[in-house]
Amino acid sequence: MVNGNRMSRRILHTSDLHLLSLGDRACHSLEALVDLASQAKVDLVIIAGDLFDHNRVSDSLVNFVAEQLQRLPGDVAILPGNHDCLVPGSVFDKGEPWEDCANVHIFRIPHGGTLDLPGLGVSLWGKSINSYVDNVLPLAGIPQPRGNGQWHIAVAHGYYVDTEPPLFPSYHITHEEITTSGWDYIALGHVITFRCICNEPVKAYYSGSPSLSGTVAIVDLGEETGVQVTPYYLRDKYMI
Ligand SMILES: [Mn+2]
Repeated sequence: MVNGNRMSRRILHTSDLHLLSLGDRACHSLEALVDLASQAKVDLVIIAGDLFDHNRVSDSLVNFVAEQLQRLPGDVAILPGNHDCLVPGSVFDKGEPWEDCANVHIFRIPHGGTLDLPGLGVSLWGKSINSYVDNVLPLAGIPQPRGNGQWHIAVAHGYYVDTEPPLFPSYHITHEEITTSGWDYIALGHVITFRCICNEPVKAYYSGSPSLSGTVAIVDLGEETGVQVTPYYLRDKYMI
């Protein structure tokens, strides 16, 4: 992998807003999160699944979300989770609101795919959940990073399992998948509290839900400093 001259970048990693209806608490969290991204000079926002609570939300809610995301100073990458999974007719199939957002990128490849943001120097990989019933393994089959001199960030929505048999029935993410991936950072979603899952050799964190536990994760990438992950409590303004 070609390293050594990558630009420093700041990412806001979030998940599990579970937006349900216009004006609800999650909507306020989204607005606060977009404000924070501007104040903290964030280059990229990653939403690691369950932005919406379900796929039958109103058009007015989707329009509100699209308007908020367009206020962001940079790009945003959205992974469909198990609540807003990528089935035909899903919330991400609504056409216009999403087509109007030039800065919004949605992972649409069910078996895993790469989103390159060359202007940012970031390569993203994610596997959207595409069924209400299938047991998707969110990190299974992740390729090794390409030697393209970019930051490599994976996005996965599921349960980290460290017991045998696993405590949870589906969407398993294993220690081995994380540690052998070789990626710079793995942005996890599905669990609503901030949590470090792995620090070495690969950093993998749950950001927590801004609407349910109040947290997001600020991820700073730098050649000198490495990957630094800081929890931020949305209610505590101006911490950064
Ligand atoms: Mn979920």
